[in-house]
Amino acid sequence: MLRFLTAGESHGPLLSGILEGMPAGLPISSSDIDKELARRQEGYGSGGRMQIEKDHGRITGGVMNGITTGGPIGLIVENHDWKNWATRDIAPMTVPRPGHADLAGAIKYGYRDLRLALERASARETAMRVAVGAVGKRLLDELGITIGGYVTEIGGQVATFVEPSDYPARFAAAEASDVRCPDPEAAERMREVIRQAKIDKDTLGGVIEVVALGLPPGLGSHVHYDRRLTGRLAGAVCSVPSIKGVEIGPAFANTRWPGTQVHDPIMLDEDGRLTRASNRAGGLEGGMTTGEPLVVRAAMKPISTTLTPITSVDLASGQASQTVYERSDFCATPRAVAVIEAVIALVLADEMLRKLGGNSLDEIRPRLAALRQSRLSDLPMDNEPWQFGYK
Ligand code: EPS
Repeated sequence: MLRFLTAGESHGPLLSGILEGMPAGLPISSSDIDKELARRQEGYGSGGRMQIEKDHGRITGGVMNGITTGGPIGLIVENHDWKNWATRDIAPMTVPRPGHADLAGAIKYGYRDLRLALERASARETAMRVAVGAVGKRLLDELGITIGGYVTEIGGQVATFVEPSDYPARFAAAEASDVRCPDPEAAERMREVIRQAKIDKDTLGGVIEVVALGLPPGLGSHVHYDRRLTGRLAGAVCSVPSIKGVEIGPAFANTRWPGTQVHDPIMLDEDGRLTRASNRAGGLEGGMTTGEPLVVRAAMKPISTTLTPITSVDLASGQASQTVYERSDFCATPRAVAVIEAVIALVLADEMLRKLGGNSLDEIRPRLAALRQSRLSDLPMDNEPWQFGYK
C-alpha cells in the first residue's frame, strides 16, 4: 500500500523522497518532520557534520494547507554542507575503507573513484528516511499507535531495566539522555566509553530497541512467507546502514531456554480479554502482531570510518596502504534510534493500510473501531469435528 523512494548524495545539493499511498485527510506539517530530523541529529559521539547541518523537511507535494490529499507526498532535505563541495576540486579517493561500501560498490558499478560509492552509501540518506518515516508516524499516531526507542548497549556497556516494562517512561527517559539510554547509570558508562573511543581514535557500535504500542492483533500474516511481519521488519531494520543484526523480543536469549519457559502463557481476564503473562515473543506470533508491545532490537556495528587507519590497498598504485580519514561520527548509535523508529513506522503504517484499506482517514477510522480484538467474544468457535473436504 505504501511505497517510497529516496534520492541524493551525502555531499550533493539535497536529498529527495516520494511517499506514495498515504490516505487523504491526514494533518501533517514540516514541524512534525523537523522534530524527527532533529532527533536523528542529536547524540553524544556524533562527528563534525552534524554541526554543519540543521535538517529541515520541506514538503513539495501531496499536502495542501497542511492536510494530505492522497497524492504522492514529495519531500526535500537540503545538505548545508553542499556549499563546501559545489565548486571544490575533489581529491581522488582510491583507498577503500574496510566496512564501508567503497570496495564492493566500485567492483559492482565499475567506479573509477571510490567517492561515487561513498556518496550514496553514506548514512546521510537516512535523513530522508526519517523525513518519510515521520509521515508514517503521523498516520500511526492518528490510529492510536506510538513508536519509541532507546539505546540498550554501547561498546559493551549494557543498560538494565526494571520489569514489567513501563515503555512510555523509558521513551521519555531516553529523550532526556544524550546517549538515548533510559538507564542513567549505564548512560554514564556509555558516555565514558565513547569519550575513550575518541581519545583512542576509534569508533563504537551498540544495540537499539524500538517498541510499538497500541498495535491491533493480526497485522502481517502467517499465510505466505512475504506477508510475515517478522521478515518485513527484519528486512527494513537491516536496510539501515551499519545495522548487521536484528531480533524480535529477546530472540537470542530465548534460544538458551526450553520452550516451556520461553512461550508466553495465554490467560483470560475478568473483562473477557485474552492476555499474556509475559512478552518473550516480542509481540509477534506466526508473523502477526499479538496485540502485545512489538519489540524490535537492532545490532549496529562500529562506524567504519576510523581516525586510526586500517590496512587496505591503494587501487591506483596497487600498493599496500592505510585508510585516509576525512571526518565521521565516533558513535552514531544514539542518533540511529530515530532511523530504526522511522523504518519500523513505515512498515507498520503499510500494514495498517493493508488491514484497513480506505483512501481517506474518514473511511479508515470506523474500520479501525470495528477490528477484531483479542477478546473471547471476538472468537466464536464451532467446537465440532470437521473434515478437510478435498476430493
Ligand atoms: C557518513 C559520514 C559522515 C556522517 C554521515 C555518514 O558524513 P561526512 O562524511 O560528511 O562527515 O556524518 O552521516 C550524515 C551526514 C548524516 O546526516 O547522518 C558515512 O560515511 O556514512
